[in-house]
Amino acid sequence: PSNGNSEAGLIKLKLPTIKFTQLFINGQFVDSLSGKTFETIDPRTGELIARVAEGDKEDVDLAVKAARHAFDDGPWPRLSGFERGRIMMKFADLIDEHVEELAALDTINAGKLFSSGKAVDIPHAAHDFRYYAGAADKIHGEVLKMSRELHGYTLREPIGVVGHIIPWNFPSSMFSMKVAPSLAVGCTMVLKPAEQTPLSALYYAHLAKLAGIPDGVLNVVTGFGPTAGAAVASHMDIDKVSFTGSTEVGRVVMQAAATSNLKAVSLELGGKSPLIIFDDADIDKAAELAIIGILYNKGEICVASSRVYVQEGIYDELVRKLVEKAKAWKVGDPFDPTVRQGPQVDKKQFEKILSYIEHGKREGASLLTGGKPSGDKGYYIEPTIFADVKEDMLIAKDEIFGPVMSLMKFKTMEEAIKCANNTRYGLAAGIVTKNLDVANTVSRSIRAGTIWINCYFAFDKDCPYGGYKMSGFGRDMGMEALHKYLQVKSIVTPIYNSPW
Ligand code: TXE
Repeated sequence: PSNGNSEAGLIKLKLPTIKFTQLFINGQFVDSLSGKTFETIDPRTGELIARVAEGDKEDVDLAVKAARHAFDDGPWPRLSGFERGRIMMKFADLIDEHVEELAALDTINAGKLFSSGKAVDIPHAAHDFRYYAGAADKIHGEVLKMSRELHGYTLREPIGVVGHIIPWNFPSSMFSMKVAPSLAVGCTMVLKPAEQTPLSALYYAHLAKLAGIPDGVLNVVTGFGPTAGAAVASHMDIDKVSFTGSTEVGRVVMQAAATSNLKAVSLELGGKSPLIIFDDADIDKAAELAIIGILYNKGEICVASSRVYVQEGIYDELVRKLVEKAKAWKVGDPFDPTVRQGPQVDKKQFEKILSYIEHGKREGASLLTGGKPSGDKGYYIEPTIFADVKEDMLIAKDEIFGPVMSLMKFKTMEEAIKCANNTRYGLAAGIVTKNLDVANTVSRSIRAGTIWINCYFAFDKDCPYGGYKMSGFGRDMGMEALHKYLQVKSIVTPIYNSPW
């Protein structure tokens, strides 16, 4: 591994200065009311980056008050969609202008590759704001046919104050994916970033203010899940909570919504996505998809192809190629442009992944490569491949959220479909085949929100994204995401004074 390698000089140059560490409430950076702070850690070294304000219930209360006022009395929901869009375009331009700082913040805070932050995550965040800016003036209801002498139509109105609770694996993409559509429709909001990665969200808040987003519209409360997060989920004055994170906490958030004010809920939760590779596949391409599918973002991606099903005819050859590729996959400092995999986000995730690897070994799966920490500091883990994995092993069932692939062999398409669906999750699936009939049959038979055929991670702004089964409900991305933050009002009036 190249962590702490000879490129250290170059790496140091790119380290960002930490400008924002306070809560962002009503357009101002402020300390938490308790004055408490918490440490935010660099997973490359396990060392402290900065201390960040620790928001709790009373800070969430203040943020909700600001958001409520901005919604009930402020200009944002009352501006024309066009005007909201214009401000969001400015926000997007500012994100582009600060691409290096934002990418570097996500690198030191989450261990993400600087090169892909700069080329993908941050430009895509700007793109999200432009995409939904373009939609802001095209949101409308419809005129209804009505079965009697009545004139009826619907309005699509913003749902109100939104609570966004987001995870740490894509701090920038999660921010833009949630904030952009809710801003476009005219909502105001309180966002709680993950405690592991508070830094870029605060930077985005600063840029939002520069762009002209009015005070109180976007509030960011940094802090922990069971305190600040729970306060968002159970707040009586939040109209909707949009959560991305673990299935376990998704359940808690839904319970809190149910026992408080019955706020609307959408959940994007864990996954255990299958990639099914058929005998007729181009083996090199299939191997590349499978490797990227599990190692991209160090496996910390909810649609990672963590279960790879390979048809028996090409199994041995494919496995050989996978092992070769995994061994050549460079792990090290995420600022180094030649590195493909940085450190896991924190010590807890690092230990969780290693304990799943131990479990896999104990359960009798064959460890083909990897299986250990990489380097002597930071939270790096070797790309790991298990073969002979059985459906009932823990490593085949649980979301590991790390660079750990489980390989399984199958004979028939029917068997592959059955195995692929044998999970409580349903976020995504991949199919590699040249046979159109097989691709069509399998894609319609798998219960998952996204199916990639002969590709993987082929995200697009236009594609709604979300889960079936215990991967949650509600869709981010695409025009579909707007509906999470809208509600429909029916308006009816008699025609010609007719009786109703
Ligand atoms: O998630 P949490 P963790 C999965 C992945 C990972 C596991 C645990 O398998 O290994 O979850 O990660 C906030 N009320 N995913 O523990 O706790 C928390 O502060 C309200 C998949 O980090 O679910 C953070 O902002 N909020 C996933 C957010 O929830 C609470 C991405 C997510 O953290 C809360 C991340 C509470 N009681 C992890 N407790 C994906 N779907 O992409 C915590 N939070």
